[in-house]
Amino acid sequence: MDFKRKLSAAQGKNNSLLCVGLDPDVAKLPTQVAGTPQPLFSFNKAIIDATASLVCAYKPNSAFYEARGAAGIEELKQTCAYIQEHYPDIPIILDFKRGDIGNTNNHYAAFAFDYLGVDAVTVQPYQGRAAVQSFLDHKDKGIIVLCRTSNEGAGEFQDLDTDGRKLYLQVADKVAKNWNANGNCLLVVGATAPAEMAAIRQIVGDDMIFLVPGIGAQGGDIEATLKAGGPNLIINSARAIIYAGNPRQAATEARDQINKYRSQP
Ligand code: NUP
Repeated sequence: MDFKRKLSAAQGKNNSLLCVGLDPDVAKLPTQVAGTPQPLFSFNKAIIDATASLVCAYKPNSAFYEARGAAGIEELKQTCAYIQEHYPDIPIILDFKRGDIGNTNNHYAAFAFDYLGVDAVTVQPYQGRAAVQSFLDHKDKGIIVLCRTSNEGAGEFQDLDTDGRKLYLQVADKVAKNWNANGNCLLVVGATAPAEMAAIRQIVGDDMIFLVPGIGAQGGDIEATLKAGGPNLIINSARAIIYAGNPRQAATEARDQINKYRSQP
């Protein structure tokens, strides 16, 4: 099943737009977990078991695994395999923001889709469509293009005027009109920039799905996000859920708060 259908089914089954970010930092894990042979996987497994009925996707960020070298990559693989075996209906988004010349991208794509078997990846658009094409050709996979990011300083380049339009709007327009021939493109739009999100929504229309990081630890507002972005969203939260005293409760609250504003016109 392709990413968008799998996502839509998970959103329906769990009545949820919430995506939990699996970004475990070994320095922040409880000591009894941090000292085990596979700390990231053990931690993730508990988070996944606690939240699987509450989410529409999981999003491991590759950085947290790469930081630990070969052992970390192995734990990323184990994490993906665990979701695929125990919760096969829940799509996995690998956040790795790759993008390079095509020959190199083929190898990034092989890591994500062949080795890990994830359903979607994040990519950066800076090198242009031809460079991202080897990702776009994976028709069944979600290709999620950075558009307006959530970080402080996101506007340094993204807000530059280019041909009378800010760069992030050029990206949104190009992805929607030129890159999306396979219907497999999504955009990353941060929750910390609701005005920009509304502007992007106007340009790309209601069908384009946004992956929205920035709620929780980065302070993005759920109500403003739903008002600006409409319901076609995947709303990610990592630290605010995975390090909560009770991750299941934190995920339930986030999901329910999203649903409260999702049902308001
Ligand atoms: O614009 C972006 N902002 C952002 O935080 C694009 C992203 N991919 N992310 C990622 O989302 C970030 O790298 C991290 O994996 C996650 C946010 O985590 P948290 O702030 O909820 O802990």
